[in-house]
Amino acid sequence: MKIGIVCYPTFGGSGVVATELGKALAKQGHQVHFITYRQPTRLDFFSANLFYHEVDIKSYPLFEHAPYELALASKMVNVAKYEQLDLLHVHYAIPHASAAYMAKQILKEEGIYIPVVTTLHGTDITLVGKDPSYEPVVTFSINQSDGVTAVSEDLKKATFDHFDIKTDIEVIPNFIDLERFKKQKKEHFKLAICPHGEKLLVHTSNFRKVKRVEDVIKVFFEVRKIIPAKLLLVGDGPERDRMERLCRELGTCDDIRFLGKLEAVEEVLSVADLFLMPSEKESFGLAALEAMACEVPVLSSNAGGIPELNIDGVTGFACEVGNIEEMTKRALEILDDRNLPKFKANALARAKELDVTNILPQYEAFYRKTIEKA
Ligand code: GMT
Repeated sequence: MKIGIVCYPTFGGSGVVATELGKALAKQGHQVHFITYRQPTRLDFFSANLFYHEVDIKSYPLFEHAPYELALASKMVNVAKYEQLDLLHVHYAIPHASAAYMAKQILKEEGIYIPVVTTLHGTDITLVGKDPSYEPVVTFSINQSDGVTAVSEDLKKATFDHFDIKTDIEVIPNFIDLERFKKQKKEHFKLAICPHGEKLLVHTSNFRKVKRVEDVIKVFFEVRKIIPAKLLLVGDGPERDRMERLCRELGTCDDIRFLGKLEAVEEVLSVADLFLMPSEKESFGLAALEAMACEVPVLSSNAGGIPELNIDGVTGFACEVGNIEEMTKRALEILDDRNLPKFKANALARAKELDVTNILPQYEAFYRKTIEKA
C-alpha cells in the first residue's frame, strides 16, 4: 500500500507512535509518505520506502497565526495526487482530521477518492478536543473519517462519552519495538548513580501538569525515608522549574537528578528498578510500555487506559490518582528484593504482547478493511 502519515513531529507520544508505525510499515514493503512541518525526530535515516514531505507554512504580515491547517490540507492534496496514495492516516484529531477532511473533498472534485483513517491518541479527546473552542470540528471530523482507531478501550469510551460519535471506533493499542527497547548492559552507569546499591526510580515525561510530576517526587521522598534510593527525571517542560524548587524544599536534591530531554531513554531504563507514572489523565502510557520493555515494573495511577497496560498486582500497581500513601506502600512492595524479579519478568512479558510484530498486522488489516469499505 501507499500510505500518507500525518503527525506531530515532536517528542510527544502520538508522533512517536506514528513514526514507528511508518517505519514498521516500510519494513513490510509498504511505501510511506510522512506529511508534517518538520522531519519527525525518529526519522533521521535513509530507507527506500520512506518519504518526507514538509508542509510549507507561508507567513504574511496580515496573519497573526499562519493558517497551518490550510497549508497541511494543500500538502495532503498534492502528495495524495502525485504519489497516488491509497490511504491517509492522521494521528491526533486536531487539526489533522479536519485538514484530511478538507483534502478529501478537494480531491473528490478532481475525481480522486482517498480514504482517511484517524487515530485518537488522548489529549486530542480528553483535554483539548472536548473544549468548546474545538468540539464541533472534532466531532465532525471523527464522524467523517472512513476509519477511526483509539489507543485504548478507555479512550474509545471517553470519545463516545464526550462527543456525539456515529461511527465505530476500533481499539489498536500502542506498541513497542523490542529490538530497540530492551535491557542493555549498563552496570557502570548504575554504579555511578547508585554507588551503594540504592534502588533506582525513573520517571520520563514532558513535564506537563497532567503528568503530576509532583507526585513522583513525593512518592520518592517517602520511599527514600524507608530504603536507600535515587530518582532520575527524564524530559523537560512547563513544570520543571516548580519541580526543582520542590526538591530543594524537601531537601532531596542530592538523590534526584534532572536529566532533561534524552533521545536514548532506553539506556536509563536499562538500569531502573521502578518506573513512576502517576498521571491525572493518560490514554495509554507509552512511556510506561518503554520501561516495561526494559524489564522495569511500573507504579502508576489508575487513570484512563493505564490499567489496560500496567496490570495491577502483576506488572506493577495502578493506584488512585494522587494517593501518595498507597503509591509509596506499593512502590516499596515492588522494590522488595523478594518481589522485584517477578515484577520485572511480568513487565517484560506484558511488553512482549505489545511488540510491533503483534500490532502492525492489526493496522494493516484495518487499512485494508477501510479501503475496501470506502
Ligand atoms: O502524553 C502526552 O502529553 C503526549 C501525548 C501525545 O499526544 O503525543 O500522548 C498521548 O498519546 C500517546 C500515544 O498514543 C499515549 O501513550 C499517551 O498516553 C497520551 N497522553 C495522554 O493521554 C495524556
